[in-house]
This record gives sequence, C-alpha cells and structure tokens, in this order.
Amino acid sequence: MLGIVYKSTGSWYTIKSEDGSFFESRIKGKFRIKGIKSTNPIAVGDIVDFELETKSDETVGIITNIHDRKNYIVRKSVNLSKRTHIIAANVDQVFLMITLNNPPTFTTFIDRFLVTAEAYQIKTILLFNKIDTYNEDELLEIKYLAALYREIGYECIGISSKTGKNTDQVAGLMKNKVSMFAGHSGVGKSTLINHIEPNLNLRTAEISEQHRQGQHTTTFAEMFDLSFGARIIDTPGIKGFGIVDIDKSELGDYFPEFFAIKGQCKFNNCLHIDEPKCAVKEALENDEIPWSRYKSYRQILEGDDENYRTDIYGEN
Ligand SMILES: Nc1nc2c(ncn2[C@@H]2O[C@H](COP(=O)(O)OP(=O)(O)OP(=O)(O)O)[C@@H](O)[C@H]2O)c(=O)[nH]1
Ligand SMILES: [Mg+2]
Ligand SMILES: [Zn+2]
Repeated sequence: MLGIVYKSTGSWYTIKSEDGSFFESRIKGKFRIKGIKSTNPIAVGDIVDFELETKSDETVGIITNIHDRKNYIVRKSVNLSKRTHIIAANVDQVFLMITLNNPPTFTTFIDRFLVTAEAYQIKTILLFNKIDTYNEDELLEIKYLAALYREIGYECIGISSKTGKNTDQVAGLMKNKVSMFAGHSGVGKSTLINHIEPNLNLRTAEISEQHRQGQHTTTFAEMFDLSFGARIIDTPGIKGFGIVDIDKSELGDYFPEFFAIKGQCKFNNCLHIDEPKCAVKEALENDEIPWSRYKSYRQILEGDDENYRTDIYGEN
C-alpha cells in the first residue's frame, strides 16, 4: 500500500493510506538513504510503501520502501555533531511571516531565510502580517519591502490574521499543497492558522504547550489535513527551518537577482566583493539591486571561513 507519513515519534510512524485510513507503523530492517547521515530515516511528509501485519488482534503497518524525496529540511541533531535530523520532506511551500515591529523582522533575517529556502528548493511566500496595526509610515515601509521582494520574484501578501484581511488569498494558495509556516515568535503563525481553520485550534495549542515544558527535547513535526484540501506541517519549537551548509562560491546563486546577472561579471568565479567589472556591484551602484540584499549577502559570506551555515530559528 501507498501512504504518507503524518507523524513520527522516532520508532513509530503514523501513516495515512491512499484511502484515508491511518496506521501506526514501524520500519522493517535497516533503512539507508543515500547521501544523508540522519538520525531518523523517515520523516513527516515522506511517501512510503507499507504492508499490514496482524498479530493478536492488532494491525500495524510495516514500512518497506521510501519514495524519492522532492526536498527535505534538516536540522543538526543535538549532541551528534555530524548527524542531521530530518524535520520534514516533500514540502511544497513555506510561508514566511513578517512583522515590522512587535516583533521586528529584519531584512537580514528574511534574506538568510530565503537563501536557505532557495538551497532547499522550497518555494517561499512572504506574508506581511498585522497590517491592521500599522500607521501610514509603517504601511509605506511594508509596501516598500513587498515591492523589493516582488521585484526579485517572491510573492508577497499583506495580511491581518486578526481581522482576516487577505487570509482567503493565503488559503487559496494552500489548497492541494503541503505548506509550512515560519517566522519569529509572535508574528502570528498560530493566529493565522486558527483563522483559516478554527477547528485545528486545540491541536496547535496542545503542541506548543508540550514543547514549552522541555527546551531541549527533540521536536517532532506533524502533518494536519485542513478542511479545504490543504495540508500543513507543524514543527513545534522551530520557528523557521533547519540548517544548510552553503559553499561561499555558491552563495550568490541563492540570491536570484545576483544569479540572473552573474554571467556578466568578468570572472566566472566572481564573489562580487571587489573584483573588477563585477556586474552585481555595477547593478548595486545603479540601484538595480537593493543595498539591503547586498548587505545580507556580505554578512552571510563573512560569517564563517569555509562554509556559511544558516541557523534559521526564530529566536537567535
Ligand atoms: N493586531 C494584530 N495582532 C495579531 C495579528 N496576528 C497575531 N496577532 C497577535 O500577536 C500575538 C502572537 O500571535 P501568535 O499567533 O501566537 O504568534 P506565533 O507566530 O504563533 O508565535 P509562536 O507560537 O511563539 O511562534 C497574539 O497576541 C496575537 O493575537 C494581527 O494580524 N493583528
Ligand atoms: Mg504559535
Ligand atoms: Zn560579480
């Protein structure tokens, strides 16, 4: 049978089969997935083949095969430096929620997040939340930011999770897709989800309560079906997503507007720092690339000697 993993506790996996029934399942034998040293072989969102086994009145699923992943999100395991923990697989899109103040979301955070999402090949949509609270100047700033990111190619929507303004647009984008929500603590992720799907209320509350009790317990993601054919993956305690190691020479490729013109740099290994005839620097001087983006790029680039590692957790 074919199914999708909705929940994992490390040894047990909850699988939803094609006909909509749920099965508690285990892995048969050892799973090795090429190229990934992970503490968990199977994650929420994985598509698996499984069989049913009945022993003394109890039916459990046995996972026999995992299908190739479209993408996956990892975080480093606590205490196991080289190993990673796969948080979720096969994510269609992530909504990054942004507020100007209360709490502030800085462009460096947004850009680091976008770099990670580009590296993971996950589509990101920017949601500027709490638009019911802004004064005229603040609204102008939001409009400026939205225009900046739209120009690069990211979809941007101004919303209010509280009044429901434009949340139907978000729900429309979620239909028939697997979505995740990210952003600093307090930006309104839970409020938005509760507004879109009031019946989920209890469950999201339960999950964050659980997490608050133990800071360093491993967090498990869980997938939820919403009433209108959307699915979300909730990752308690993780306000954004994982970590990715990016080589310095590749970093510019994850800034789509740099990538688009890098062919015009004199050197094909141009890092866009102080090389002569650098198309990115020229575009910057001509105001064709926003300074905030270049600033983020330099910050990330200078962050580490060999690799840049993004730590995209909300509170850092
Ligand atoms: N005025 C206004 N308040 C909002 C809006 N969205 C959320 N809030 C408020 O902001 C606070 C934080 O919202 P949450 O939904 O709990 O934020 P969160 O992103 O889930 O935070 P964590 O679970 O800590 O990551 C709550 O008091 C909400 O009522 C909005 O659009 N407008
Ligand atoms: Mg929340
Ligand atoms: Zn260059």
